Amino acid sequence: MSEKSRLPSRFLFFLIPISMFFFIISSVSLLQLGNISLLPGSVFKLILLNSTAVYLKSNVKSEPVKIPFFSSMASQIDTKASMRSGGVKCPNSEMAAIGKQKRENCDHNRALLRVYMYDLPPDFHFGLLAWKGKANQTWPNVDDLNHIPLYPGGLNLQHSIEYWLTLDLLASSTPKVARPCSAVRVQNSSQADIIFVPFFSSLSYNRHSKLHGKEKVSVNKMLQDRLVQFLMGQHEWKRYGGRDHLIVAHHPNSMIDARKKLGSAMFILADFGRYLLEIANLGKDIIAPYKHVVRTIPSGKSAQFDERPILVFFQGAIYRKDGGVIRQELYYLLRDEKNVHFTFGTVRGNGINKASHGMASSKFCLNIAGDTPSSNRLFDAIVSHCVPVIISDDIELPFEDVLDYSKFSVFVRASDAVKKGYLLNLLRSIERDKWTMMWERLKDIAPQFEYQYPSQPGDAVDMIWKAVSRKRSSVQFTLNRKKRYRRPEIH
Ligand SMILES: *[C@@H]1O[C@H](CO)[C@@H](O)[C@H](O)[C@H]1NC(C)=O
Ligand SMILES: *[C@@H]1O[C@H](CO)[C@@H](O)[C@H](O)[C@H]1NC(C)=O
Ligand SMILES: *[C@H]1O[C@H](CO)[C@@H](O)[C@H](O)[C@H]1NC(C)=O
Repeated sequence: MSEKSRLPSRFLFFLIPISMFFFIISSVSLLQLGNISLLPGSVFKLILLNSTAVYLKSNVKSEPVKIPFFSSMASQIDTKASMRSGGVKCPNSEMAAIGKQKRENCDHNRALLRVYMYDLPPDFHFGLLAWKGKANQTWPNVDDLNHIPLYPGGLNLQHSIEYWLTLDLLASSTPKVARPCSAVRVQNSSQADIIFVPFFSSLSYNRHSKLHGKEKVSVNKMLQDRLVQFLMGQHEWKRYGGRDHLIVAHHPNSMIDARKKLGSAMFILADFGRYLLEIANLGKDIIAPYKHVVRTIPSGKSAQFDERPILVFFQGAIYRKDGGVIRQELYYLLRDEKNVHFTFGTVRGNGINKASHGMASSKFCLNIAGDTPSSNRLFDAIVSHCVPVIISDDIELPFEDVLDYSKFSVFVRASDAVKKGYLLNLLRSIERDKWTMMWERLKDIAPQFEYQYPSQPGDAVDMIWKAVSRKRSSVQFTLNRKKRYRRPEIH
């Protein structure tokens, strides 16, 4: 955990791409041995550095390399290296230095999405991570991985979407970081397709909802009030009534005070469970994946059908309020069945390790509606290549306009799932060939659910920007249609 990337040497700097390639290959195989277990806090760091190295690497080769392959290597390298070296310099950080030299600037005119980001004071974003810049410094320097403030680990991380998107926009302004060019930050809001509101609303909810001392309002509420006040005063907001604004509110309870006033904006959400239809809906909003909390299984190490002894896996809180009744019903139906792992237990502390191991040893992983339609469990299942069984009638899924979930998931209506024998009969009837096809597909799409810095082509950050771009077109379509019979104003 104390490992810092020193990005030290210019040593590898002049090696040709080919030799680097073999270098990685050999590091991977050297580091292959042993079981890894990560503490949640360290997971974050690992992802940061490792993916960097890998993406930069692929960049050097001027042709994008297939992601599944590389990202699986990334996770191997990163976990093993960090386990082994514990603070000693690791080869991968040097590669990051190499890649940097090769980067081309994103062309603002060709980017899918030009994004204007308000320079909100740090109180709204990195200040919540205890980051302090120099006088009048609004943003951290994102060139140097050592100076990027870390997001708190554990379960906070599952809603860290705000953080990854903001970092990615900042990175788009510096030529030193290689990343995909789907979105670029522009400094002039009239040239922007979308206006990004950099408020870390989930973190604000998670960390600052409680009252301290003599406070009358929580920091979380105060920030939301200030945000509303700020936005209402901006000509960018007034221009289209906020419709071209992008607000991240991934935690279902985030933005709870402000959401009504800002409902015209495009939200990035986990689901619509706690929103009124007129405030959030598929017509204008984006569903983003949770950041998974179990570790990613490298594609090459994923257990096959016969190597997964558990047929069905579920671990989670079993008694939930609201829509969670079905969990109990399923629990009583399944708890005594053979090859079924169905237990209580939140995914905290060592629970994460157990869940990682359990999912990676299971053929099917249940995603049952809890007190919200979505949960991080689906994404944990995906990166464990455990075929998700989705029992949540109201769930909305990320990127579903471009991703056919039926190719790698099983959907079961809640009313069917609670019929005696139904679920297990269904799952037992999915035999090895069919299951293996889904598993192959899972390995292909898992990288689309990875959040990391810098972003890589086709990862979650990149997918979100593309989804925003598509949604923006459809919002524009609706707006234009409304104008059909509007009479020209007479002057
Ligand atoms: C910071 O901003 C204030 C007000 O805009 C200005 O008076 C001050 O000189 C700035 N300080 C620095 C170090 O730029
Ligand atoms: C911003 O862009 C608009 C439209 O392209 C242009 O008219 C305006 O001068 C620009 N503003 C600045 C400060 O560059
Ligand atoms: C992997 O990332 C972790 C995160 O910081 C880092 O500690 C480790 O050195 C990295 N190894 C690789 C990948 O670069």
